[in-house]
Amino acid sequence: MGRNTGTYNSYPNALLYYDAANGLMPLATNEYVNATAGDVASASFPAVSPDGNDNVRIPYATISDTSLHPLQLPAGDTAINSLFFDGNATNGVIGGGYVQFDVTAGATLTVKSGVVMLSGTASGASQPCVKLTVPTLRFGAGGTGAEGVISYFGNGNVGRWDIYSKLVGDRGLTLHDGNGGGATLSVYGDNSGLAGLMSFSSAADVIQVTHVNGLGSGTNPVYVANGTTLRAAASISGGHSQTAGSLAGGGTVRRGGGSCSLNIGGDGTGGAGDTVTMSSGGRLAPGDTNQPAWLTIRDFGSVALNGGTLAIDLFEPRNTWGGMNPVVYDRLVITGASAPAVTLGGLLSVALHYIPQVGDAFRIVDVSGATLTAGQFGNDVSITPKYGDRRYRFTVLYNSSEAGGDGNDVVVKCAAIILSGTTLVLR
Ligand SMILES: [Ca+2]
Ligand SMILES: [Ca+2]
Repeated sequence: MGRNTGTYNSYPNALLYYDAANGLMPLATNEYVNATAGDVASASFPAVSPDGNDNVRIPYATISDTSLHPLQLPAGDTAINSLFFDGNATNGVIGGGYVQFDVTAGATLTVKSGVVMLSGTASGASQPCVKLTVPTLRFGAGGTGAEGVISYFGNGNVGRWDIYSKLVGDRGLTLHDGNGGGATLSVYGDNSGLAGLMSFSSAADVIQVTHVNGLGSGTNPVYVANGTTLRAAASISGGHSQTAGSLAGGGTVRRGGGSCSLNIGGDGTGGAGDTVTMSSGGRLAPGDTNQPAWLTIRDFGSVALNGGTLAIDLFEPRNTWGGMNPVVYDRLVITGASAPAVTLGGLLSVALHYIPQVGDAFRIVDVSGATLTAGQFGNDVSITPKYGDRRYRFTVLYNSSEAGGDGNDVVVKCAAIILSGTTLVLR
């Protein structure tokens, strides 16, 4: 079949197959159905087998110039295994040079493996640009679910990866941007038919989600990986805010502009413009469960934790050399150009992963500016998390200056070891 003979590391931005003798290997170009100049001339999506097992490759070398290239899908449902845009975008420019799947009313493109990848390289002013406009992009087929995996690899290029399709599936979406920086990856569709974890990661580019239902049905967990900026870029529409069931990770969720809003928990209704609102059932968890990170909410005028749970992990702050470990606890960072108005409520849940010492203090909510926070967690001013068989009393300090705070931050501080157990009295 003329398969590549290098290792996966030789072709890091390729689609792979498993070979028993060699392990993971990249697919060779003749193992794809390749879009041709004839497809481009007739504005047709490449002809694929009705079994839906074809991997379709759209090579820039064939289609890239400064024009818009619509590839018309057949009416109805087209099924393939994977979709891969690759090659050198010799003339791509923003505003032109797009590859576009033209809109056929009711058309669905089913990607059985869930894998859609753009791996464009370019030099100078050339930019890899893809506009995915098929009305519905479904991950998995025939009752077999598949996680959607949309990835973008470049070479530090400015470029555009615009996904206008309505995304549908029951195993969530991983949207990974491994480009070196300067590009924008935008998800524009109504993704209310997409269930499961919404996971975003980006090396340097900005990812934005612009539809009020862009984060899914309103109950999807959302994970924003370390170093990633996710722009929540939808204003309240029809009484609904963009809504995540929960928010975790070590990245940044940034207001997309104007009155864009984000709800965490609740039923999707309500919220307020320029505000992050956490409601009943919502969960904010920096990092992941049992893993520390700093999660940032940026540029929102208000953050209202009205309900739900802020989940914080604390680890041993001292290292074995006698110094202090750097990031060994979860922190919610609330920052922006202007002083954010922060209202605290809901519950604070602290998980201990070490034996605390009295006096250990952690700045768990860091608020920029000088505006004091309002309200308190429902736990009031004291919590008693457990480690092993023992509980420890932590005081919750509001508008604190301890642990490096500057007067408007939330600090938890170990006040006491709670002694308990059975006392045997000998007479
Ligand atoms: Ca955590
Ligand atoms: Ca502060």
